[in-house]
Amino acid sequence: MTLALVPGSFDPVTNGHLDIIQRAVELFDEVRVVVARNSLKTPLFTVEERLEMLREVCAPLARVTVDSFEGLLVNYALECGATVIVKGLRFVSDFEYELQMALMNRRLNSAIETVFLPTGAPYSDLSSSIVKEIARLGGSVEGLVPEIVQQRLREKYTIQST
Ligand code: COD
Repeated sequence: MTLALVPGSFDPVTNGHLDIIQRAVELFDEVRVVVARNSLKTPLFTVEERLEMLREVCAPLARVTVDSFEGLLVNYALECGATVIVKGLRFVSDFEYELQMALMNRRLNSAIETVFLPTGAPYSDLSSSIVKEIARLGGSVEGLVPEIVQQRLREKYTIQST
């Protein structure tokens, strides 16, 4: 049985992330989507809020679970028996960063293999940061994120602007 991790900040989960998760399910026996707790980025959503949104959008997907982790991803992989890390690639800049991380993760734990999936064509320009920027400035994020995320973004920015 191969357990694959799909790690990220997911602040918030976008349709680009979801496409990678759905395609990972086709390739591996079990998929676990994992939210990093110790990212240096200042998030808009708390880890618990991000987990809640991920759980809702992943609920229809068989063999997908959602969790969070603290510290090094390779240590979490070792603890739960995962042997694959799945990452999505959009641009050359993604590749440079992700390749460095994949090589370092393999140096830290040689049992871990990173698999890169090219972004789905409709999602190549999509990132959590862009989605937050559009929502913050009052634009529509329909088609870019799942319905629950659209709703949560509306609530966040309504609350923040009052
Ligand atoms: N299409 C395809 N893929 C996409 C898209 C899209 N539109 N949007 C994002 N992705 C991919 C990204 O390329 C990435 O692979 C993944 O989805 C997650 O993206 P984000 O932005 O939510 O998350 P990141 O990039 O901030 O996550 C980085 C991690 C948290 C995974 C990383 O920092 C990590 O593993 N941290 C834990 C500490 C650790 O072990 N560090 C590594 C030491 S070498």
